[in-house]
Amino acid sequence: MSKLKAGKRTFTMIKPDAVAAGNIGAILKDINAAGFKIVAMKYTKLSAAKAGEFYAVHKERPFYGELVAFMSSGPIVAAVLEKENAVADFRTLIGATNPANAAAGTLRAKYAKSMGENAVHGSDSDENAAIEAAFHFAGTEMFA
Ligand code: FUP
Repeated sequence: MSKLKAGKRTFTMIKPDAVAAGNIGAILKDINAAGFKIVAMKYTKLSAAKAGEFYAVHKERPFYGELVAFMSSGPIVAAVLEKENAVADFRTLIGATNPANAAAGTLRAKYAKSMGENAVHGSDSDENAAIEAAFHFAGTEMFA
């Protein structure tokens, strides 16, 4: 049986800009305060090859090269989060891709620098949450 329960889990990364700015603790505190439980977490760094694989869906986009360079530029925190309606609720918590458009109080409004360096990733569907969680974690590294 899959360790990923549909509808209850999402995948996040605290991106290199937010890690470098010293915001890991503040972001995790906000995530917990919004009702998400951490079921897997690691402090790690993506190689350019791994970042390219993670964002392969954007391969043809003009920002792909910059995105891959940025996401492999420094350490990140990868985590799997659990909550009812996890994917949609976490997208609401992080706010719009471009922090200039992110609602007040959202993680990107509070911590992101720019569209490219936008502090936090959040999966956009249950299917991608499962794929992205499996990209970073073995089933034995997730604890309900
Ligand atoms: P989001 O789902 O909000 O993370 O946004 P996307 O999946 O559309 O984009 C993934 C990442 O690509 C963003 F976090 C930042 C980067 N990006 C750009 O740098 N420029 C763009 O125009 C769109 C996205």
